[in-house]
Amino acid sequence: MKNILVIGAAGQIGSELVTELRKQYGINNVVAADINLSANAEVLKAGIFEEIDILDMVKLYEVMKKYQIDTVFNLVALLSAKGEDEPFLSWKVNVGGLVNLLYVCVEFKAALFTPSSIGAFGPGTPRDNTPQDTIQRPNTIYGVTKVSGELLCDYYHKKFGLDTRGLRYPGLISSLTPPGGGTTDYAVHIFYEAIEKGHYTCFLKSDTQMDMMYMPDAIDAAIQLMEADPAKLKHRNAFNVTSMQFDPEKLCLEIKKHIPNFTIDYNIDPVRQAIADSWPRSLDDSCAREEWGWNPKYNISSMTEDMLKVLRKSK
Ligand code: NAD
Ligand code: AKB
Repeated sequence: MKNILVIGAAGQIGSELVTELRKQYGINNVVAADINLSANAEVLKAGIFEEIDILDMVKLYEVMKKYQIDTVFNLVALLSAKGEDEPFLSWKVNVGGLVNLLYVCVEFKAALFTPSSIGAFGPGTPRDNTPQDTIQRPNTIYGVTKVSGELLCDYYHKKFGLDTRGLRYPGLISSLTPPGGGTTDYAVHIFYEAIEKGHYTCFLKSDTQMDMMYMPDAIDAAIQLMEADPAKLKHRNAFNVTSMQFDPEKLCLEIKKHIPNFTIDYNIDPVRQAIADSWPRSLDDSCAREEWGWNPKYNISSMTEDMLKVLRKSK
């Protein structure tokens, strides 16, 4: 990776990925792009920033050419809960945007990273130790766009030799940028409310277990996968990755170790509960471990300790 474009750079992942890429590959070798600079303007404008709508193919082409981009991280998407509010826009942005990027990446022979999600699975998928290759019949528009994206990326690899790679991320927990409207967002909100109010009202049931990951591991995984030896990759789009599994009750008990008076209650959102109930309880990520050495650093205890430390410092 020499000249990198991160599109969707103002979001939860992008805002942290851009900083890490600039550290590792040089400030002048990473172009941050987003349709919206309201969030994280300071971080993103510390280096090169371009305002781009992923649906604007002409602008995408111009930016690829101007900076001689050889690697693209595509972080643009409407997440699961937002997608259910706006299914038409979700398809247009998640799939239409990806199709545009696939086209320009073929033109410029650039590698393309596009995250998938645990949302690419559905109610017919085995929910425990979900295999890498299994049934994918999601019943959300987000999931439909994620499976379509995985298939499109594999197709472009086979048909045009494009270097497409992806990860099926679980719920991501981070402290710099709030999550963008997903089902796993409770696992971030809970930390803010624990510090500010000592109490959190959760929109999922207490025993709703899902896979989760702390952002430093998510960033490492993306970079490590894009640096991996292609000869060792039997899969491409997209690898199961996980680092911890918990439900709201278990996370509450973990937070209580640091804030003993912390309390939780529940006011269930039926839409997000139904989405969570259709997703895996735990992923099997052995293919990622075998094919490119995936090995996360954080578990629920070390993540909780770090989240509380960082958020308290930023208050
Ligand atoms: P996010 O919602 O925080 O950020 C998305 C960014 O895309 C925003 O900054 C938004 O302004 C930008 N954007 C939206 N429409 C655009 C357009 N038309 N043109 C250009 N930019 C546009 O999302 P995120 O959480 O950072 O997720 C990034 C990727 O990772 C997505 O593909 C998502 O599905 C995937 N993922 C995220 C999680 C998670 O927990 N955050 C988990 C699994 C997969
Ligand atoms: C969401 O909840 O939509 C995302 C995801 C797991 O893809 N966090």
